[in-house]
Amino acid sequence: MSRVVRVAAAQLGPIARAETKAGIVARLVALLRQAHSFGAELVVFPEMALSTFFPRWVFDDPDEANAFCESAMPNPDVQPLFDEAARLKIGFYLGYAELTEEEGQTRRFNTTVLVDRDGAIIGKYRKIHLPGRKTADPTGCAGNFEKRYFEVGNLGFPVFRAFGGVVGMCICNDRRWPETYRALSLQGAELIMCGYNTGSQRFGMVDGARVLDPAHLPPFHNHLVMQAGAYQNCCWVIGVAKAGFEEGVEFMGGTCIIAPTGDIVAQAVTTSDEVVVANCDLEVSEHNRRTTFNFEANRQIQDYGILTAQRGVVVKV
Ligand code: CDT
Repeated sequence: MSRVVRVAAAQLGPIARAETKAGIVARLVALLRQAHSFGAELVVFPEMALSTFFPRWVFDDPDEANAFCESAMPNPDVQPLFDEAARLKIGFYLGYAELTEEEGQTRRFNTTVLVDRDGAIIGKYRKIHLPGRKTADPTGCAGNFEKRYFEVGNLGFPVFRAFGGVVGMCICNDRRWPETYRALSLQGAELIMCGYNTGSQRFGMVDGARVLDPAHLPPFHNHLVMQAGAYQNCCWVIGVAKAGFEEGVEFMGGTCIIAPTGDIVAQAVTTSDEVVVANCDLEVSEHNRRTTFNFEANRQIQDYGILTAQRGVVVKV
């Protein structure tokens, strides 16, 4: 028996700060139409697909970020995407910066929504693992200041019965953390969608000097974590990049669709707007779920405690 959902990963090339919302949405609609022409039922767009990746900047007034945010979803700017998707009967995952009033406070979250094939929002996820810094970095290593602008997501890792299976969402840095996949798969997730904006280069401080990571590592780690997450949790993983040079910074591509075996079954070859598709059989992992990764039968839940020592400090026992 098979249970196939045909999924499109819709990579975006860079979005310049000056690009209009109408122009960005037109690009998303073009990708959606292409995905539909490839027979897809579900399209996954990147993290923060409606603006440039503004957390690369440190605005003196953090509220300057509000101009890049959406205060309703959908809204008149984004409505053409919802309308076209409903007309084509195609669902989508869309990442954006969210501005909201909650508990009497103005809040921002790094958010994604899942939309069904009739254009209705099925669910929302707010990014939990926020990377980067709150304040400017005197070393010049940091290129991400999400902690300055966003609150940690307060919706947990929900799953949704949709597209013929159980699906979940995460956003960018979440993919580096095993608990993301495990929290979703413990709730039965069979397919996990993840949009990302990740620099091609990463700097660190070594002996007081700024040092560039070896060039092969960022794209290697990108795929490593998603392939491991897919395999260890018997899930499909759809990783979708915003790629190319955006406001002088290069984002990696590497958009891909990963089977529960850990194999990459489709991968983008550019750093521009590009769609790749795959038939994702949600039954393909059933054997592994019943055997090697039968959580009920094999998982050992022990109390390993919480972080008790600084790494690098030898603790004598
Ligand atoms: N957008 C985002 O979450 N970016 C982070 C950068 C962290 S640097 C290792 C990411 O995990 O890709």
